[in-house]
Amino acid sequence: MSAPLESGVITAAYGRHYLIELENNGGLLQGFPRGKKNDAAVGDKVICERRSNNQGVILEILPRRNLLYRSDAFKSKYLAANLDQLLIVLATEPYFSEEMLGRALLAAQAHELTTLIVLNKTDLTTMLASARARLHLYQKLGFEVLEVSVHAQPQATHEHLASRLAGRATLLLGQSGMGKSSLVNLLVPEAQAATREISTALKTGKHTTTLTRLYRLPDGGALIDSPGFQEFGLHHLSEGMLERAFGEFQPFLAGCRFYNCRHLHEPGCAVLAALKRGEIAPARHSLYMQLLAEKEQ
Ligand SMILES: Nc1nc2c(ncn2[C@@H]2O[C@H](COP(=O)(O)OP(=O)(O)OP(=O)(O)O)[C@@H](O)[C@H]2O)c(=O)[nH]1
Ligand SMILES: [Mg+2]
Ligand SMILES: [Zn+2]
Repeated sequence: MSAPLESGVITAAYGRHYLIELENNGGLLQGFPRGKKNDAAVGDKVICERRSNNQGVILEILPRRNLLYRSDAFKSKYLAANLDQLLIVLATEPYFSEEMLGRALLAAQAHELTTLIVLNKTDLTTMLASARARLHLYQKLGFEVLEVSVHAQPQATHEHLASRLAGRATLLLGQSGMGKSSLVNLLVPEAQAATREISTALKTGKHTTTLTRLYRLPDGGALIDSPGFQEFGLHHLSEGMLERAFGEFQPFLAGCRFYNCRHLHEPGCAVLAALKRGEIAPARHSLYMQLLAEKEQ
């Protein structure tokens, strides 16, 4: 006789191993994909069959609302599924990459996810002014930037974020060392997410997050911690999707002379004209060109 089927949510993914939180407080199960395929992501709802006390086989992944991932020409890396919003975590130090920020924003835009940018470590004031200046562009583009300090102002940080996160599934995304896990520890009392304390003696980062992990928030909803990324390929976005994901290009698209204009060097291109007039930021158009070039490689 076969075991009864159970449903749950993937709360951690590491290679071919998954952690499944079963419905109705059914506890945790170590899950394995059936066969060779392992295409489940954190946040996925799954049907599994228990094979022992703490192990089960994933039989089915239920239809997703969305799946956020990054990709290059060779492989895709799933970030998380069934999200309501993206919280991009930046810090005054270490220096954050605007290119990575731009790419994460495009991924979110392509999936129509709400995005909130958090600038953490405002207690480190040396780089604060320059971080603010670099974020000005994104505020002008309509993205909300929240300034916080998990260390110096834990209560205010908690207040600012708790209401925005309650009842929603939020993925924390950002480069290593920005404070994603520190935020998780602040917002999810029982999380004990490994935070990186850099050992200056050895110059090695300890406790950097290595797997994506979903935590339940006290007021409902979920917070997903993910490893810091160094690359963010968007190979899977078509040229049309890319063009639409740059929100500030939209008012000009209808003005291009050619209906299939790629806004690279075409005559009569309204996007290039706007760039020349300073109405589109050079950094944004460069990112657009770079993404098209990456797709052609
Ligand atoms: N000064 C200061 N340091 C902070 C603040 N928040 C976090 N940190 C420190 O920043 C370092 C990195 O924090 P983590 O939370 O591990 O960063 P992370 O984004 O999870 O990094 P990865 O897991 O490697 O992706 C740790 O040493 C934290 O103690 C803050 O508000 N101010
Ligand atoms: Mg971390
Ligand atoms: Zn054009």
